[in-house]
Amino acid sequence: MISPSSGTLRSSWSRARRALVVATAGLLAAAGLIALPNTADAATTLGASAAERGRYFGTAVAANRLGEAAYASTLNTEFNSVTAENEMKWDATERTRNSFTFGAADQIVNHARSRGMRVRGHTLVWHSQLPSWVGGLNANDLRAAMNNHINQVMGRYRGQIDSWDVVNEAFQDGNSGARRSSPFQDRLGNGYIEEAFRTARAADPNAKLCYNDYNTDGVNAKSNAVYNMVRDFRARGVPIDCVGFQSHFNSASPVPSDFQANLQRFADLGVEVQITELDIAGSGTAQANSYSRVVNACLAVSRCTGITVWGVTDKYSWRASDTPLLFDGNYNKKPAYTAVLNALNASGGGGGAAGCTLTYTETQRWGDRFNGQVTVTAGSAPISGWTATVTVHSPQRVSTTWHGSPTWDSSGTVLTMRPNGNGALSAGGSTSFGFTVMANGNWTAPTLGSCVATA
Ligand code: G2I
Repeated sequence: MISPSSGTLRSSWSRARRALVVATAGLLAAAGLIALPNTADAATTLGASAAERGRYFGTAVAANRLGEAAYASTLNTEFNSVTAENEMKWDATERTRNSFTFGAADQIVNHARSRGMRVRGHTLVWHSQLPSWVGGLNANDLRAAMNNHINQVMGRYRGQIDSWDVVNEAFQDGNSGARRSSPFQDRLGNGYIEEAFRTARAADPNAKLCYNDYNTDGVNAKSNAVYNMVRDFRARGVPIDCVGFQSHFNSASPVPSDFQANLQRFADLGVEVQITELDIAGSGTAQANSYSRVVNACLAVSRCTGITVWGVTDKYSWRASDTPLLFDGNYNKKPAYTAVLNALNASGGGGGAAGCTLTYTETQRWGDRFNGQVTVTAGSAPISGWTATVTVHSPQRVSTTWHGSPTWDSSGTVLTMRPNGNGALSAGGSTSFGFTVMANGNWTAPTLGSCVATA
């Protein structure tokens, strides 16, 4: 029960705190130290701010950096999605035919999922980081090896990956719009991409299946070729759910002026678009402005569901000398970071859209079960109600819930929770609901889904 008196206390405290925050921010803004977003109660991390806009904000991570305290704390605080930078690639997972190694990939997946972050899978079929044995196979063998690789790697993480880059970088650079030469292309022909997507759908029906590429960010011959392929797949029912735009930018290849229009034309084919490997060479205001443009383009396209930057800190970037990321080598926030946060927190064209976010904590554990608590926090506007989804992982079962009104999907694993007297939240205000999960041997933390607010 939430008593009226504690509600009053909390809201007057949060009003006082908000007044202090706004006053302090106002002083800093007046001194020119920060740019104020045009909302009163902006979230303060990339992940939370993106979530208020119905999107994720992710980063590529390297398993061998997770032990570095500042790396892990920046990751854990700021991001709500991860991509393995190298650990799920073919040369990492199947260096020798049909002998699979998942240690480093497991580390990343476990790190992310135990903290409620989502995971993008990268990547199954790619000409690079491909062990040489693959190139030595004849067509029949190669087809079998490709499908086996997809089945084994996707099978390992079945139900745990939000989106998979099924095929990566299959088109040539330049104006030809042609396919890139690779063992797959050269031996299996054009049909290999379609075959990979069909195999992937069966291997993990819950994962969104993406085609991912670079230099496809604006309208050009290469992006036209990808567009035509995706349109054809959609028309023929070949399973594809998303297109990834890597978005590696520098002065020779800046954010294109038609970036948003290009995202939109793909979205209009009915697929999600995701910015999957964002990094922008440079520093200071110029770099910050480019980052803002990318974030604003994604926010303007309703099917643009998330942004991933290609690393946590400049010092471990694949092109460190370009200082292309949001945190410098000492994990200080760069102007680019502030620009991204402000763009995410700006209320956008509609102004003041109601939103809410979810956070998860395990509150108690016994030998056979644990209690979970989900906190629902309103965004920059008050809300009158919310709908939150939470997925537990079979064979887990939820035995009881409290402080909410639950409904279940047919599998019994997807909980949709609505308020039970705790729907109305002030801007920035929060409430919680809870549940007991019978682990049945699986101690994976539940995955948080969407939070949909009623204004
Ligand atoms: O090249 C940038 C990205 C382009 N799109 C696909 C991405 O998968 C690709 O990521 C980069 C990683 O960021 C690098 O970390 O892919 C490179 C390889 O194609 C990765 O570099 C490799 C080095 O080449 C290896 O020498 C090294 O052992 O990283 C490996 C692990 O640190």
